[in-house]
Amino acid sequence: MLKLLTGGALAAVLVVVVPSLPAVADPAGSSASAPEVASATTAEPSPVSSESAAAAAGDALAAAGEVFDGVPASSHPTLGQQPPAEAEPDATVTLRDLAMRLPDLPTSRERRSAQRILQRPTDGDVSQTGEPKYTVDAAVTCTTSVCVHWVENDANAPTGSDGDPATIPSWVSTTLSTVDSVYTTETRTLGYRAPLTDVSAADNGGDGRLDVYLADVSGAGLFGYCVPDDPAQDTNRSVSGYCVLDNDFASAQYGTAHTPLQNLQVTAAHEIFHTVQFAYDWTEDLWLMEGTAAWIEDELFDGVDDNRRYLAISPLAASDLPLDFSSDQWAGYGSWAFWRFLSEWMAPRGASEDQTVIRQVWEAAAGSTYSTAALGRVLAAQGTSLAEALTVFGIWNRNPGQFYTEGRAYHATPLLARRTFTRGSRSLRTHVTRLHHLAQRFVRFTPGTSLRGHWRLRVAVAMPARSRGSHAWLVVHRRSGGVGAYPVPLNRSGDGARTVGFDRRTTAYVELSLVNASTRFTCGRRTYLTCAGVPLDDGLQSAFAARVTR
Ligand SMILES: [Ca+2]
Ligand SMILES: [Ca+2]
Ligand SMILES: [Ca+2]
Ligand SMILES: [Ca+2]
Ligand SMILES: [Zn+2]
Repeated sequence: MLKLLTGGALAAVLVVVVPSLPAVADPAGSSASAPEVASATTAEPSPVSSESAAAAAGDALAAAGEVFDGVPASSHPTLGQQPPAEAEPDATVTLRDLAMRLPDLPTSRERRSAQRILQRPTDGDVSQTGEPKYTVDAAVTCTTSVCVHWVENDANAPTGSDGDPATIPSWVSTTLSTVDSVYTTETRTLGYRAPLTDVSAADNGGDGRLDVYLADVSGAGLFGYCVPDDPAQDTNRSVSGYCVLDNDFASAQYGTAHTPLQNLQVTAAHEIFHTVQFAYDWTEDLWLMEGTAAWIEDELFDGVDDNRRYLAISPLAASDLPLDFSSDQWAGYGSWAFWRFLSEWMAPRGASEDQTVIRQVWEAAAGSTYSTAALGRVLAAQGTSLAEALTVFGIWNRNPGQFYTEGRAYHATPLLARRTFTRGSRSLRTHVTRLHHLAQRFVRFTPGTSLRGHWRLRVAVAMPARSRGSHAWLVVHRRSGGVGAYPVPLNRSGDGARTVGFDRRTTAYVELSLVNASTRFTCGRRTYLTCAGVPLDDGLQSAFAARVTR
């Protein structure tokens, strides 16, 4: 059973009542900046690029070359909004892309160069592009599941090194116990697939256990990364991998917002989960890989909350960007908020979250089924849909403090526009906005003080055809703190209207959610979106108008 909107509900449903919280006030800086509706049109969307295989492979090699230089890779097209500076490309995904596109590189020289970049720090001692290479034999220490490799003679020496490999440096022990605990929690407690054995890899680190190499990657602006082993051996998209983690997470290099141990913890949770993902589908869509890797940091180490910095590049910050959008500058980490939403929304009665739902999505995504198809299957099995989940996600994001367990720390999604109706101004003429796939926009209507007595609000919309993913909802925020969500019934061509009560004694405000829930793509076009595809329903025009009546 769903905690909030019931699955597939087409009648009005009460979302939630939280009497202990005041009727919702806007957090500072969110809707305060939304314009009184005047011109609600938005910028034209930029097209999503799709390249030839060789060009994409060349880009992947160039991007991998930049992973270790500490400078963000060259920019790719974004959809209308520049991300903040911390949206650096993810090293794991950049190296994954290189492994995926390596066979498309046109020359053998490029393919050899790519292979060397992807090799382990113990394979050769000459770095191609700054990737760590050990210059002496490494020492190793293991548990039953994982091994940690290190050297003590150079810049890669971990904290506690004394030059004698027979004594294990303190940071090596800390890393080993942290990684082992992460491995156990992710694969046994949470039940995910274990990383594939690497025993048949060209370099298996000694045996089939997962290998973690310590190296000073802070200079490259990295915390750590994992690399797929020998994807040529890929059967059913499942490969083993190895990981590199920083050798000390020194505060001088990473700042003091978190301790070295905290940085190790969240990095290990994130990166080891990438090797878990490699066991399901190492070629999976970037937003699913990065979003759930950032999500699991908070599942394992709830108090660190490092992933909150990615809310600035999340659907909470930009509901008009596609949920599955990622580029090498908008790394897809921010979609962790959706996975957090999903696990909280699916929580059984009395629990704060459903710890199995994300695993169900990964199980459905194993092999060739791609992210939104897998997610759609899991939601259908729960009696709901991606369209409904996206809508409720939007309602939560407008009022995160009311819905998410840690939502008081999240900024609400901005409004597109707002309008206060008065006795003298009772209608809003038709305005037009554009919606990308898996994105939405919000418009607020407030009853002014001069609207005394019984009034009603009628909102009409003209959206793209329903088959293109159009949905509209009126979300009534009551003075009691309750929230009711009412679908605007749309005909086949996407037109519809709905009237709700607008008595200011009981209604604080009403918000219109305009939703584009399309998951239609032409797949396999080497984009960063779902199924590496080109979306078929982006930038579509939606119109809305409203008036108050007695
Ligand atoms: Ca191994
Ligand atoms: Ca370091
Ligand atoms: Ca937390
Ligand atoms: Ca898949
Ligand atoms: Zn990652």
